[in-house]
Order: sequence, then structure tokens, then C-alpha cells
Amino acid sequence: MHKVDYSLMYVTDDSIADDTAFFKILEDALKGGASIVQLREKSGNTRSFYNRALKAKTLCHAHRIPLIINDRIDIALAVDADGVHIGQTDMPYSKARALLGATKIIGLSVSNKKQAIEAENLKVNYIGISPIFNTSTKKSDLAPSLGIEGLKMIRPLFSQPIVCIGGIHRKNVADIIKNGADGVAIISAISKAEYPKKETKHLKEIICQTGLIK
Ligand code: TZP
Ligand code: MG
Repeated sequence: MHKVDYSLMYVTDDSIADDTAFFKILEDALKGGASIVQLREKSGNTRSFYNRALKAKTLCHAHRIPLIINDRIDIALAVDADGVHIGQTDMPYSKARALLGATKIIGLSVSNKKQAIEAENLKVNYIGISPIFNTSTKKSDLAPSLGIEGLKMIRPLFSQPIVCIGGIHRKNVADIIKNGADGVAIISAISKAEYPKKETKHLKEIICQTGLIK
């Protein structure tokens, strides 16, 4: 697998029901410099998830950006996406790996030290520290936020890339990278921005200016 750039993951906003608006924002995020995209659909049916995945893959690949699918191994397989992001109550990592094969990206959400150690032993491609800060975007199944202290605690336990998610915006993004994360995953700071492309560009600049992303 090529080296994956996790520095700025745009996670799609499934509160946007209208496909035209949904894909306009995704395209803006890509044009603004998102380095990887995660398609997250929590409320729609399988067919609409599949259709969005197909179109998202076409868009992402036109920009040479990988697309991973949240939760659903079957959708990732159906559209031959670049990988998945799974949580602690989704398909077990070992099963996901067996289904997807050795070359696909598999990221796992972790919310505490024990889960980070498990992820290290499983050799997952990356972990998502979830949530790093408080957020109103995800309301259910959310652990207490770990904060920068949590990131500092987990960093030495995991040797592969760490991406943080939850409540990230232009004012706190640098702090996350400076404390050892390889990237950030963002929904609302991009999807709800007045100008999503400009906002993505701005976030990317802040991340690059830390000088810590290789
Ligand atoms: N997982 C943990 S927090 C979160 C997810 C999907 C929501 C992140 O959204 P936002 O708007 O970037 O806080
Ligand atoms: Mg999940």
C-alpha cells in the first residue's frame, strides 16, 4: 500500500440529505486539500449508502484521494473502496481484515488506553482517538472526551498513525498535531462552514505550518 496521508480526513456529514449539497461539500473538501475521505452514513438505507459510496469513490479518485467507509465492510467491498473505519462495536478487526484483504486501510476508533493497546497488538493501520473534544455532531455511543492529555497518554502506546476526531476546528487543530497526532478527522467545521473549500484550505495550512506532517 502507498503511504497514506492522514493529515486531514474529511468525514462526510450525513445530516445533509440532499445529494447535490452533500457532493458539493465533498468536492469542496477535496479541492481545499482533504488528504483522505471517510464516508459516514448513519441514518439512510443500504441502497442510498451504496449509491453515495459509488459517487464518492469516483470523486475522491478523480482527486487521487483515498475513500474509506465508516462501519460497513459490505459497502466497502461492493464499491471496492480503499478501506474502512470501524468502531469497537462493529465487525471485529480480524474479521474485517479477513474480508477486505491485506492491502485495504482499516482504522479503529479507540476511547481509552486498553483499546489503544489492543489496536497496537492487532496492527490496525491507524487509530481514531474518539472523541478528542466535545462535539454535538455525534450524540449516541460516545465516550467521554480524552482531550490533549488523553492523546499524550495514548501516543506512546500505538506505533502507527493516530487521527483525532470530535470538536476539531481551526483554533484547536495545531495543538493536536503538536501533541503527536498524525492527522485530524473533521465533520462540522468543514460541512457547516460558510465556504467549505476555503475552510478546508485554512485547516490544511495550519496543519502544514506545524512542520510536523511528513
Ligand atoms: N466520532 C467521534 S466524534 C464524531 C465522530 C463521528 C463526530 C465528529 O464531528 P465534528 O463535527 O467534527 O465534531
Ligand atoms: Mg462505527
